[in-house]
Amino acid sequence: MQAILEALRISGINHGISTGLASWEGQGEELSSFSPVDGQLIGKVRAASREDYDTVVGQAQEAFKTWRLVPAPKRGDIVRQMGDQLRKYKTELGTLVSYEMGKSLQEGLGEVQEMIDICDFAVGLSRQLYGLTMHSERPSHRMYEQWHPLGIVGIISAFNFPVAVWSWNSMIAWVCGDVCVWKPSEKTPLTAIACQHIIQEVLKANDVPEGVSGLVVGAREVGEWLSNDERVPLVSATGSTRMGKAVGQAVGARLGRSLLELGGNNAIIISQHADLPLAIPAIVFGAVGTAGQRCTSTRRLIIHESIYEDVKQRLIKAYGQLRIGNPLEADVHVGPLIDTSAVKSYQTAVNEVRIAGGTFAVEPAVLTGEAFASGCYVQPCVAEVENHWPIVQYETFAPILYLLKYHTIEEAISLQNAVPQGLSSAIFTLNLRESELFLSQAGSDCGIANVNIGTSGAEIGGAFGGEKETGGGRESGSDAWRAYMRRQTNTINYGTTLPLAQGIKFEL
Ligand code: UN1
Repeated sequence: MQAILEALRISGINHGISTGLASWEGQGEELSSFSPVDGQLIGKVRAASREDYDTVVGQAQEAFKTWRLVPAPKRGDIVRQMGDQLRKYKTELGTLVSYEMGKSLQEGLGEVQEMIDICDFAVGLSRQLYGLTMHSERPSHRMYEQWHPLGIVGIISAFNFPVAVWSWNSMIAWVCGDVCVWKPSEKTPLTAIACQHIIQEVLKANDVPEGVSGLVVGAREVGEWLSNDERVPLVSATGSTRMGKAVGQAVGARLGRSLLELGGNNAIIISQHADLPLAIPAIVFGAVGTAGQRCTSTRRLIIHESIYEDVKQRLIKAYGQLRIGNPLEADVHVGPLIDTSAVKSYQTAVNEVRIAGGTFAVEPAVLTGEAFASGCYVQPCVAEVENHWPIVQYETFAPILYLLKYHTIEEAISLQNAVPQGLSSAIFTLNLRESELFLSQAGSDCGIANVNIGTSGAEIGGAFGGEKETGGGRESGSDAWRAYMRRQTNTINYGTTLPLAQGIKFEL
């Protein structure tokens, strides 16, 4: 409890109504944050009005004028200090993530670690925003490209990673010289406010203008304001495919840029050549971690027919060992879903599985009793289904794992690909031919494809995102930074004549 109180203090939530930064203490409706852990009201936040939004965007525009002139390695140094602050507050912030969102404490701490990692990555990146040089076809000419900041980056994040996704975007955007306006999920406003407080000390100590990090708490309309706002050249949105289509269309209509990281329907292929003792914990963590509310959660298991029964029995045994309950307790594997409407979606999906003719190897249930009084706890379940069923084609944000059978590896790969989403995928096999086929251009069509590890829990060093309805965006590591900058090609003539390209003659 001490850790929660400390976490709330950091969030500035002392008397129910938060006080502090003008950028998030809005004039709009009051939002209440209830913990799915125990159903308690944690705090209230006043959402931003349109006027507040315009103030924050105005501040961001002003801040950009100075921030873009700070040398990138100096911006990196400020991000380094933010990483140090996050190290200092890891326990408190991780605890608040766990309490406000419901993921296990281990995963709450892991999420903050992911923020620290991206800070470290961004610090290095701040000296590596490389452009190419080209050889000009014209004598005494030099060509090169350079990368400039874009301006305001709008960040729309989801409840399931209430703080890490913001940091993947903001830390990279900041070293690139951009300024950020963050719309966190209205289901997790307090963790967002806590982040603002944590980095505020660093911004102040370094005389960074406040508008470099704006926060606009609110519901859907804030996302619409960002998407339609020509002052915001890039909107990076993480969430459902439905939300992403709306953002992509609105931003596209004004020819802005969007970076979309949307739903997944991630599968693991379990070959007859799999190391099953390795595979089972990976499957179970992938399916029940964050109570099945990661975009990378394992939703489908495509199992070779010869080991199907064996895998099913092992899963039944493993699911029997799961401890479901208060995620703040150290040995609990599975916490609650985010709210009771998520529980309804779980129940709807379960019903649809039954209507389609599916059966459950591990039965679903909404858990009742004193420990589950918030009404948000469900039993992770395992269903035997067919891939083409509409419910299997759809991403339900809940711990429901679908079992499918295959005969040949080609068939397994085509089942894996036969969904509208394309985020993460994995194969468990010790057979080189199978794993290489899976990774080849004729293999997985996803943005992430793993061998002998599960679908979730990606490291920040790689580019994160996926294809098809996942939206095509790439965030965090590798060269994902390019999305946050504009490329400029420069040609410089240091000679005394004016030769034209393509050999064109033009004489006066
Ligand atoms: C998400 O669910 O939106 O790969 C992000 C993972 C985490 C990030 C998930 N590193 O599971």
